[in-house]
Amino acid sequence: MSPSHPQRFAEALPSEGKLLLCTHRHPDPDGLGALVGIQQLLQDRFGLGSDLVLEGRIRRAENVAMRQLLKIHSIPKGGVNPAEYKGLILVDSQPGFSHTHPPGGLPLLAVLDHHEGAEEPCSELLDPIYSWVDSGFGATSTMVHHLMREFDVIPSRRTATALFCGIRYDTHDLALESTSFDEESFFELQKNADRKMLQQIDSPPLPRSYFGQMAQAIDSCEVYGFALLALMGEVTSPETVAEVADWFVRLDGQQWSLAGGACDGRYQVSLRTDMPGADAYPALRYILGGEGACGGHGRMAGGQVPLTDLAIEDVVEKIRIRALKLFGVEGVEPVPLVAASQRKLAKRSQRNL
Ligand SMILES: [Mn+2]
Repeated sequence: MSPSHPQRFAEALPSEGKLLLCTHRHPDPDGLGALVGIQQLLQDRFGLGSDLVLEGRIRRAENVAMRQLLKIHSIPKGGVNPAEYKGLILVDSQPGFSHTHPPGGLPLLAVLDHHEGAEEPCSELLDPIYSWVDSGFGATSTMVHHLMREFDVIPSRRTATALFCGIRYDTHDLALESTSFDEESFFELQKNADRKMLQQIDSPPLPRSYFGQMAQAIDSCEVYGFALLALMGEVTSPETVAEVADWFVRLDGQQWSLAGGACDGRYQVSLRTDMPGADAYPALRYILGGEGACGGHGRMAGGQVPLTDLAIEDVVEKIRIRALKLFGVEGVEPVPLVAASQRKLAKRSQRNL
């Protein structure tokens, strides 16, 4: 961290008043952890209050548990009165990203993010006063923890738990895409995190709909040797799609796992790879064929195609054709994941005759 960072962050803040804090749509543990950390830093070091605006829904059971147990309260985006706030801080995302739409009418004071830069340049209105974007960190929660340390603010038990959740989620417990910064923060925060709460966040109760969703995923799964597709219809949340892709790539012998599902007017897709040296992001960009938006790096990528003018079946078919071409398995007869799905696949191939 450059020595000028704390100073520049401090200079971007107002001397009094309240701020609005945001992250990307459908916030994940890293976004939530970073928000909780920034909120404590602003209060303890600068005497500034803040409100959170969380866009999109949080439905993955682990993330719902994190939000409930840590009492992460937010206000609805539609209820924001810009006159009540001095400005906006954005974490774990950037203004040019397609999954990020902070409330308008407020100056963007600071951006903290560990993703590669936005492809689209920021509009002038959304140019932040202070920007710290560094892909040398595995999680934005690590960046926030570093900033807190620079200002001698010790994370409370709640903040330590939130930041720890963020780092472990984005780095898979330091196993993937983590750096020495993440490692240092991980172990320091772990000492002070609420372990009982962490256990409850790890194994939350699951609604029956969760198992129904997984049954749908298994039914729709087509295995093409080392690659599989689970292109579903309507799903309960975009997080489901990511979870299915993560789950299925664990099938013995799989190198590529592509999951998709329609939710909130978009067809969401997640790609995972276990192939050494493979990069999921360019692969997914090819599969989407220039439609919609996608991001990611290393072994995971995610994206979405708007369903405004297109039927789900048409989007799925286009994705299937391009994916099979990319994996080089065109003409290969798919095998269902479990035998019960055999009838479904047989019906589909009969229809295609
Ligand atoms: Mn992150």
